[in-house]
Amino acid sequence: MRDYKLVFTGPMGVGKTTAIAAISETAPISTEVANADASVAKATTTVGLDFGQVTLDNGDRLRLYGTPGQARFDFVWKILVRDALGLAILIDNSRPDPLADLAVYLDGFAGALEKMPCTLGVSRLPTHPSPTLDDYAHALAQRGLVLPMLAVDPRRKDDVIALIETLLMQIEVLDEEVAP
Ligand SMILES: Nc1nc2c(ncn2[C@@H]2O[C@H](COP(=O)(O)OP(=O)(O)OP(=O)(O)O)[C@@H](O)[C@H]2O)c(=O)[nH]1
Ligand SMILES: [Mg+2]
Repeated sequence: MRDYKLVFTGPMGVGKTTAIAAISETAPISTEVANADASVAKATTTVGLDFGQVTLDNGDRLRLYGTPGQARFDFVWKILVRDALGLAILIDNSRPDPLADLAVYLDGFAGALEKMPCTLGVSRLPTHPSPTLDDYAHALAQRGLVLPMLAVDPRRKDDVIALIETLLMQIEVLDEEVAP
């Protein structure tokens, strides 16, 4: 039985807390406080972490951590990602400048990106089709990065599972490279 620690990050309101609550089989742990940031219309925001757990069919266990979105908590980002095996960056396409948001998290998690697989999930694409996934691929390529990318609705369990599966697949490939 294996234990995988995965981290979800991304801007405020993208749905990190929502995604973990959508798939956790135990009551998710969250650290929400009233949201004082008027630029994002929601009642609460994460100030510590989210935590949820999922058991896979083969008995492997996933431990899922969500970061706070706000960059003033970037010290928490570093703590949460420390011994993770994979990172999911979620970007909200309805925000004013999603590619700038992506840059914030690529910079904030630059160290982690060198060490662990990462997947990019883009939410609200159906209602906000620009930037396209091609635009994201281009922005990543400018930094020499190639990441799996998919459209996600964090409220949908199947979408969150698809996101996690792309991480698990990459982790397996790395394992095989280390121990052929
Ligand atoms: N309509 C719509 N709502 C969405 C979609 N994705 C997320 N949401 C909503 O957006 C909100 C996201 O809130 P949270 O899950 O608290 O976001 P978060 O990323 O944890 O935010 P912080 O902790 O503040 O950084 C929830 O109310 C979701 O229901 C989407 O694709 N469409
Ligand atoms: Mg949250």
